[in-house]
Amino acid sequence: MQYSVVESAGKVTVTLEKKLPEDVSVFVRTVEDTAKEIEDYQPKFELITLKAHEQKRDVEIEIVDDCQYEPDKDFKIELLDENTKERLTGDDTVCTVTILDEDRPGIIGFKERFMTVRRKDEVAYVHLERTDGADGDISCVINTVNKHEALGDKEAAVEGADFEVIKERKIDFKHNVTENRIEVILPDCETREGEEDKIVSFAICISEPKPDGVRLSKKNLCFIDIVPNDDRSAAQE
Ligand SMILES: [Ca+2]
Ligand SMILES: [Ca+2]
Repeated sequence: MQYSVVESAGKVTVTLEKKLPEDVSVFVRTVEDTAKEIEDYQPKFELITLKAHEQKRDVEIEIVDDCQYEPDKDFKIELLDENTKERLTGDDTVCTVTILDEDRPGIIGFKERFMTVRRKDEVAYVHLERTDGADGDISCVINTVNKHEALGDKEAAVEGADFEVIKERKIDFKHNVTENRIEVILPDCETREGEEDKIVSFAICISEPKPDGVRLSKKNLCFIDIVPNDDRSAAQE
């Protein structure tokens, strides 16, 4: 026998049926499978007596509602002999309850795929967003990139001189948080001859969305152009 319940329902109700005309007592016991006691449901170990006139009895098991995305999980409910506490024989003395997760951890991406900053801005503020759900704590990793494979025919900005490298930085989104701002430092480069009037570029990429169930949006790469200080067409918000 099989029951399913959504995690947010708070409880699952299973029905005991009595086939004999007299009073019958059984122990009802929950047994862990992939679903665990306390974490996923409140365990039960209880002697239940159905009186001679009763044909059925509903038994409730409390289900724990959390905000983390997780796979669907199972536990079992068994009926035991009231004296020996051994499981009663028969297929109908055990059932499986599947707890269906309904949490949506979301999708991480950049708000904008292209940005322009001026050399003198000193900091580039890059915005990440979490869409399609905000349940639970999630994270991703960001890295700066200035390889030609990523930038195409743009001129590569120089690590350390034009921008400060970000390597494997973990970015956390707490439960219900949908936005995150990254600061990329642009060192002052005025001493570098001939660099100030060129546009140079680098990118930031997102990877390693966690935990399972978190996805990356198509906007997982952000290109940043660093333009000369007197380029009036460029301005950062
Ligand atoms: Ca939930
Ligand atoms: Ca959950």
